[in-house]
Amino acid sequence: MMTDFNVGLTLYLIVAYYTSTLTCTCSVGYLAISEIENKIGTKDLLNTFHAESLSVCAAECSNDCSCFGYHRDMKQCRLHVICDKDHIVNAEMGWRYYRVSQNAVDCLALYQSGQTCSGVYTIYPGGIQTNVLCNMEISGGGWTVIQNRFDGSLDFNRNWLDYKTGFGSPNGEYWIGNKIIYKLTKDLTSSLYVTIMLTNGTSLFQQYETFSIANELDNYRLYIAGQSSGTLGDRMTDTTAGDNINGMMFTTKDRDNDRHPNQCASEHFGGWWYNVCHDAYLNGLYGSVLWKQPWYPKIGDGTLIMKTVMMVKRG
Ligand SMILES: [Ca+2]
Ligand SMILES: [Ca+2]
Repeated sequence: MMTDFNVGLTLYLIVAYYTSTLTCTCSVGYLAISEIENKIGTKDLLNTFHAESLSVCAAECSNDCSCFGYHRDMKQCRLHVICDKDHIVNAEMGWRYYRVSQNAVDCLALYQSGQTCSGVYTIYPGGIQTNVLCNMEISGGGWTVIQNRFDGSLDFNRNWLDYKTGFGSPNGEYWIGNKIIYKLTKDLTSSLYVTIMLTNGTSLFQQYETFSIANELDNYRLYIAGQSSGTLGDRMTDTTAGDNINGMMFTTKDRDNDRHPNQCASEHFGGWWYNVCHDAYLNGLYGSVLWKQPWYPKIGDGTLIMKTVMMVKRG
C-alpha cells in the first residue's frame, strides 16, 4: 500500500527527474552587455544595494528595470532603466552589466535576449500576456508552441470562443488561441513547424516557410506560402482541391465556415481550417480511429499518434 507520503515523494522524484533532465547549460534570463564593462553611471539609476549573488541582483530587476550592473567583489547591485554607452559613462573597475528579457513578443525575442532553455515563459504578443511553451532547441530555437498534445488529457472538441481565446495550459496540453496566433504571425514572416510523434516512437516533422492567419473578421483564415520541407510531406496544401486547407477559414462545431455541405468540425470532433474537409488535421480525438486522416495517407487515423506539436517563429 502506498502512503500519502510515498505518493508525494514519488511525485517529487518524478519532478526532480524531469527538472534534472531538462537542465541545460545556458543563461537564466539575462544577457551580458559587454560594451559597458568596468563603468558606472547614475543616469536612470533605480536602486543600488548589496546582493550576495548575480542571480539575487537579477531577481530584483523588474517593472521599470531593464538591465543591471553587478560587482562580484563588492557584491553590489545597480538597477537601471537603460544600460548603454550614453548612460553608463564613468570608469570603475569590476562592474559588469546585464540585460533582462521583459515583455518579449514571442519565444524568438526571449531566445535572442539569452533565454536558450526550452520551457514555459510569459510572452506578450500584441500586448496580450500569454504563458506558452518555448522550444529553444529545434531548428535554431525561438519557437513559440501554439498547439501541444501528448496524452489526450485535454478535450479539443471545443467551440469558437475556446479556439479563439485558447484552452489548456502550457504545462500540459494546449491550444494557444486563434487571436494569439493572429498576433504572432500577422507580420507575414513566420514559419510553422509541425511535429508528429507516432506511438511506435517515430518522430516526423514538416516545416512551412510562411504561415499566418487572418483576424476574427475573416474567421482566422489560413495563409501558407513559400517552401515546405520535412519527413511528413506537405499535406496541408499539396493535395486535392477539396482537401487543400490553404486559404480556408477556421471552423468549430458551433461555427461552420468550411466548404462541406455538412459540418466538418462536427464530423471530425475538433476545430480546424477545414475545406471539404482535409488531409492534414491535428485537433482530432486523441487515440481514436475517429480522428480521421491526421496526415493522410502517411498517418491514417489518431490511434497511430502519440504526440503533436505546432509552433511558429518569425522570419
Ligand atoms: Ca459546411
Ligand atoms: Ca481527406
